[in-house]
Amino acid sequence: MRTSLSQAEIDQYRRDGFVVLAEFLDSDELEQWRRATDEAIEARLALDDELSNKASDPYYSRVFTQASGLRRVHEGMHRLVCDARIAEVAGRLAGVDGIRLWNEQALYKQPFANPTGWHLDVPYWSFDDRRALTAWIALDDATVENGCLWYLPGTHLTAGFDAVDIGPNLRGILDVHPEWRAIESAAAPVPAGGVVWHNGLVAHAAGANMTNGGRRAMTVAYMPDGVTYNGKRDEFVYTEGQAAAMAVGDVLDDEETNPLLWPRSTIAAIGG
Ligand SMILES: O=C(O)CCC(=O)C(=O)O
Repeated sequence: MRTSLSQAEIDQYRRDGFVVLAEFLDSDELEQWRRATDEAIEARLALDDELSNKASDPYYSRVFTQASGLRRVHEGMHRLVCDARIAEVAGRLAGVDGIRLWNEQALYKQPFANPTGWHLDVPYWSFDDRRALTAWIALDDATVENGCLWYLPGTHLTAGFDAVDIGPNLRGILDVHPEWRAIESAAAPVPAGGVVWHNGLVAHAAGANMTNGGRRAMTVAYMPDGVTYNGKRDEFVYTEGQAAAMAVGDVLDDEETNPLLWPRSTIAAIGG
């Protein structure tokens, strides 16, 4: 795994809101991520009929197959997702000194899948923070043809916390931010084993899959240590019971749900 970051990569991430690290996992690690993701999805399907409550939405279900909470059903996935080395990269890009796990999701664009509409991530989440970020790990080559990510560079600097649906209106976020229509979009193709890091407030989308092959990705989203609950329950992260026990302003520091990954706490380090 390549965990080094050049200053140019950090600068690019901070300026554009995303950076592509083409060589991230080595070939053995890529195989581990692929196997763990496939097995964890199987394990989830054995427990739940549907991977998400949007699986019945006729447009969304054809955008991608979305599977959250995979580390809770697969020990190997738990280890991969909680890798402190990746969290450290997140911390250095974000410029913070503590990183917690927010969520992990497999996003598999099936052959001939719909595009993923332009959106921001943080407005779906249970905290408002400009430094949260996602590692989008390519399990297959992600190309312009099969639905790689696209960005509106720099939009994280002016974004608010307005959520738009990932639905058939691809440009809904541009109705909220008409000034972004002047920005030239940038494609972010990445080979299998590479990662695209993006800020949770940068506008992003993914193209349609125009091919007969799948486009698999595993995403890990991170939040800075110390963020607080904004009152929006993210159903992929918190149960209704958990949310009922939380108040706006509570620090999101439950070690089961949002473990501190970097720096590792003394207790976690002693425990191995
Ligand atoms: O994989 C996709 O199609 C979209 C991914 C995305 O929006 C994200 O990882 O935040």
